[in-house]
Amino acid sequence: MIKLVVFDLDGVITETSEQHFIAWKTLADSKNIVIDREFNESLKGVSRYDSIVKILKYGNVLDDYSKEEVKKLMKIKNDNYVKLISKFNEDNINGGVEDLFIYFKKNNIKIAIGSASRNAPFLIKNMKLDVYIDYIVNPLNLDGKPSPDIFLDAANHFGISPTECIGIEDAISGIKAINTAGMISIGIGDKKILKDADYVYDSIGEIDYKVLEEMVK
Ligand code: G16
Ligand code: MG
Repeated sequence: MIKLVVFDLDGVITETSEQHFIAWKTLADSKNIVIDREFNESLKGVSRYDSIVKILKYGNVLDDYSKEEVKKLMKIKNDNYVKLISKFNEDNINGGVEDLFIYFKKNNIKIAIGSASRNAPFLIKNMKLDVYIDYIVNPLNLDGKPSPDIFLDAANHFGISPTECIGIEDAISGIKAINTAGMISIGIGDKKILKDADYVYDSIGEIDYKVLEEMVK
């Protein structure tokens, strides 16, 4: 029986990947590193620090930057990203998300956010979704996806066994994290890309309630 559902944020609840891309691209351009949308796919679900390391490696300049300088670049990117998402509100919630939240609440199932983003609490509040959320994982001191830590932290918080949890993700790294955690994985996106997920739907609004019904029994 399912007792907890852990939702990823970007690509599941809302679409911030364009804003992440613009902020990373602006930073990369300033260092003469050319990144495109295809490269951006490899940044989805990846932490801020791991993302900047990937970008600098991609430009073959990682060794040119001290730890302090890397930190400064992370701050520049984040300041720009925060500006880009500052107007996010209820209109930015993906279709079907609130219905799912209401369905899980009705069935006494806890709802947690398992995002790599340190900006998750801000977005959840601005989209007025905090009324549904029982717990937001703080990813700061946890290993990033594909490590299972973010998902396991949510299960541990409630003392619920991972086998009684569902994780919902749009990134390959996130599906890996959910599967390693021992939870049921639901992928949102391309079936070919998310082939390791237990279930995959094109969008969150297309999740099959009949399948959920079997799990919550
Ligand atoms: C999100 C995005 C990633 C981003 C990460 C960290 O992950 O998909 O591109 O790098 O959060 O975000 P921040 O810099 O805001 O802490 P998720 O797990 O919500 O898909
Ligand atoms: Mg995501």
